[in-house]
Formats: sequence, structure tokens, C-alpha cells
Amino acid sequence: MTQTTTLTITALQERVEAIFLKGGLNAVQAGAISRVIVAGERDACKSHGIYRIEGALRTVKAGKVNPDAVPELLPQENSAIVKVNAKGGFANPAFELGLPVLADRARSCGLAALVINDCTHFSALWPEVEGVTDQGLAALVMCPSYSTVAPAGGNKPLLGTNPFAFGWPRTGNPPYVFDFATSVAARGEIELHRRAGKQLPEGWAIDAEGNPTTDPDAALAGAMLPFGSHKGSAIGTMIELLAGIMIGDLTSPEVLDYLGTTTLAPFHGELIIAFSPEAFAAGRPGNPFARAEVLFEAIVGQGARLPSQRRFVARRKSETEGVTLTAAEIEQLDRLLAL
Ligand code: NDP
Ligand code: PYC
Repeated sequence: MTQTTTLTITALQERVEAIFLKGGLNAVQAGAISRVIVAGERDACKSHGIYRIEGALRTVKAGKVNPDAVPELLPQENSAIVKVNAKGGFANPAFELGLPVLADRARSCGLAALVINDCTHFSALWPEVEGVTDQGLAALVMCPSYSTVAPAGGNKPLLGTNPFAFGWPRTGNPPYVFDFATSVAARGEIELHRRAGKQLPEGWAIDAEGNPTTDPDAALAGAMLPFGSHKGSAIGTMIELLAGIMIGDLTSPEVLDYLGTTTLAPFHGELIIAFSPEAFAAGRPGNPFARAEVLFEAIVGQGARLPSQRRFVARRKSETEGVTLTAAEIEQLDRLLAL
């Protein structure tokens, strides 16, 4: 049987934060990125949990992220577009800075967008979605990545795995949240299969010659495939347009040119849109939140599950029992702290 250790969420947070502080990050950066990494581990999202620490530190060491960055909120009073410059640091502290202003503007205008520029982004999007839904607002979040995905009908990496996430607030229940890569699977999943010596499911990737492959190494050297063929390809392209070109930041091919590798965390921008359902539904019959509950009940009533329910179950377990890590994971944390 594999040996395991269980830590409280707070103890894990302290360990991860200590690793980043030791790795040279300032308190703003270390605090925000350890919170999303620990949230990933807590919610059993391994592809964006503690496995990401090494890549983040590698990116700092390569000089591609500013460990001292203090994000700056740009002065655009009363605009529905809230801009935060991450100053070359990670996206997460920039999001934490912009969120209260985004929420205020979305309440007063009905909708508002938070544009984050010049950031390194390696995390899942659902922590940001939940930041917005916690304010009683609906959220759409997206960002490019770096070229790893062939467009449908193509055979070379061009688009990123471009995550796309949505959230709807609920009273008395966790929010409705989906969050997925626009590739069949996140690149982190391929890397985790490689580390575990496991083959990939069919349909995830092609090799460098454009042939279907289930070998993680061949997939990493070749191209990942968009989910839903032309549909995922089009959504991935929309993300390049809205969260790359429209916000004056890098597209996935430009990120790869800039970094020259996919072994570091990507540098680009991010777009977060917040909506006030009450403002949109004003003057129309029915309460939007009550009507949404009818829809959710009908989905669950068929035996289907809502997205993020697996995560919320894992979260409740971690909150009561702690987060269980393997001996190899504990050894990894100890090794990173000793660096
Ligand atoms: P998954 O395919 O694992 O899950 C996608 C979503 O679908 C989740 O919300 C999941 O909820 C839900 N879901 C899964 N199965 C079901 C089901 N049977 N019924 C209903 N809902 C279901 O995600 P991906 O591998 O595509 O992405 C994983 C993470 O990677 C995301 O958090 C994403 O943000 C991140 N990512 C980040 C990138 C970046 O550049 N920063 C790039 C690409 C991905 P649940 O979690 O509860 O299973
Ligand atoms: O898992 O595809 C991914 C990914 C890319 C950047 C951060 N996560």
C-alpha cells in the first residue's frame, strides 16, 4: 500500500507559501499563488495542484516572471473595463487586486470586465470564477496559453489549451461552475500521465508526424487536439481574439515565440467578465436565481451531475479530514523547501 500523509489545508498552505518565499517571491506573489495551488489540491484537481510548484519556480529562475511584482490597478474611473497590470508577476495577485473593483462596476453597470495584462498564468480558472460568484455575480473567464493544440483539420500546434470557465451564483448551494481546457484535456493531464508511466486515452493527441498517439512523450512532442473538433477549435480561437488580441496582449503563438519553450509557465493576459443577473433580468418576469434553480433541478433530476460537484465533494472532505499526499509528493515539497 502507498504510504500517505494527511495535512490540514492551513498546514499545506503554510508549506507551499514557505517554498515560494524561499524561492524569492515577494509576499503578494507567494500568498496568491500558493492559495490557488492549495485550492487545486484541496479540490482534487491534481493537474493544477502542487505539481505546478516546480514549473512556477522554474519560470522565476528563468527570469520570465517578476517575483517582486506588485500589480497596479490602472485609473479608469467608472469605466466598465477595469484594468490591472500584473507588472510581469503572476495573474493571481492581479486578480485579487482587481476583483472588488470589478464587482462594484458590474453591480453599477450591469456588467463589467477585468482585463489583466502582462501576467504569468499557470492556474485553474475556477478559483477566479468563484471569487466573482461569491459576490453574487455571474462570471466568464478565459485566457490563452501557448501553442500546443492543432486547430481542427490542422496538424501542428498553434492554439493554446485556452481554458474557458463560467460561474453562476446560488444561494444555499455552491455555485454552478464549469472550467475546462478547450483541448480534449489540459496539458497538465498529459504530463501527469507521462510521470505515472500511463498511456493517454485515444483521441487526445497526435504525434509530430500528425498521426494519432496515446504515448504522452509523443503527444508532448506533437500536438494536442481541440475538444469537440471544430467546436473546441472555434472557442479556442475566440479566446485568442478576446483574451489575447482584443486586450492588447499575446496570443498563444506569440507566447511560444517569447518563451521558446512549453516547460515554463506562459506569459499573456486574461479576461474576466462579471454580469449582474438581476440587472439583465430587470423588468422581466421571474427571479433569475429562482429560475436557474429550476433548470439545475431538472438536470440533476435526470441523474446527471452538475459540473464542479466532484470538486465540491472533494473540498468538503479536505475541509473535514485534511489533504492526503503521497510519500513522493511530501518528498517533493521537502525537496523544494530545501532548495
Ligand atoms: P475536466 O475535463 O477535468 O473538467 C471540465 C469541467 O467539466 C469541470 O468543471 C468538471 O467538473 C466538469 N465535468 C467533468 N465531468 C463531468 C460530468 N460527468 N458531468 C458534469 N460535469 C463534468 O477539465 P480539463 O482537463 O479540461 O481542465 C482542467 C483544468 O485545467 C481547468 O481548471 C482549467 O482551468 C485548467 N487549465 C488551465 C490552463 C491555463 O492556461 N491556465 C490551460 C488549460 C487548462 P469537476 O471538476 O467537478 O469534475
Ligand atoms: O494544463 O494545459 C494546461 C496548462 C497550460 C498552462 C497552464 N495549464
